[in-house]
Amino acid sequence: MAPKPPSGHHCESCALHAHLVQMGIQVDDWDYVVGLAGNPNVGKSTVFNALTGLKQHTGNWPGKTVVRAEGGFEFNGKRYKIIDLPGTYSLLSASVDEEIARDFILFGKPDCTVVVVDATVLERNLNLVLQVLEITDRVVVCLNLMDEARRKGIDVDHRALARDLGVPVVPTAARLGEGLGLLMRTVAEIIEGQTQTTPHRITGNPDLNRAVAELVPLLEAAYPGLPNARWVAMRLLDGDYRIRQALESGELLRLAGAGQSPERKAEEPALSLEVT
Ligand SMILES: Nc1nc2c(ncn2[C@@H]2O[C@H](COP(=O)(O)OP(=O)(O)OP(=O)(O)O)[C@@H](O)[C@H]2O)c(=O)[nH]1
Ligand SMILES: [Mg+2]
Repeated sequence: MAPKPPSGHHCESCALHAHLVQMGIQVDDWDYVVGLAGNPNVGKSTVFNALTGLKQHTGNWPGKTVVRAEGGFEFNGKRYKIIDLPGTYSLLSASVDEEIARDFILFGKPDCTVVVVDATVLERNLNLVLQVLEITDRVVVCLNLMDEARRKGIDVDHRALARDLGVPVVPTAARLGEGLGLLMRTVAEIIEGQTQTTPHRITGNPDLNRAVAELVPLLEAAYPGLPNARWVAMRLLDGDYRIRQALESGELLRLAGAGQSPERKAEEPALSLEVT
């Protein structure tokens, strides 16, 4: 019997695939997607470059003038696609960059989000980490610039930090290539379920908790498929106008790819958001 011709170009040993990847051309064949978040200037792109080498592709975020860099690499036999998100101090949609990072983490459904933080100014960076932890539990903190911290005599207790945050913290010096192997092992363990996380979440006061508990089922009923209704509820209670607008216009659901049933489409709007 004659051998079957190869179907597609997905095999790693295939010369065409290797060539495309080398040229930085996007080859959409990945096992896992990882988002790289962090404050500006903390070394996200350095981590990204170290992991992806030449296997990069840049373009714009759809409909935005913000540059989007994505790249691929292999680790332990799995293919990873990694997205270098814009540097942001928060995810509260105060700017296009923040919106992009937020939407990607919330709706891009990365298998893991790596939050790169600057070990020399940790407190300033924790705001974003805590916000990411509110959205997803698949998080690894990359405690970068450890060489700078050492030089400045700053000693960060990364184990205590990991305990307090409830997610793994991996010290790195990305410019020197230090710690990146452990970073990827940790990401793989989160994705494959060998490491469980218990992300630190705002517990709030009883009033807030009651309001969130009341609002979540209403949101879930009114917007089936809405991911992370708890986070959306908290943003609404915080008076986040953009989130409210995005919810009411259907933008959030569109981003989530949830799609509405035809009956739901006919009704308008499903839930009044006059939260008092
Ligand atoms: N000493 C030291 N420098 C680093 C390390 N990682 C990154 N840098 C340097 O820090 C600067 C900023 O790094 P980038 O990778 O561009 O940071 P970024 O987070 O992508 O920055 P934005 O995209 O502007 O938000 C560069 O000069 C890097 O060489 C590190 O671990 N140690
Ligand atoms: Mg960068």
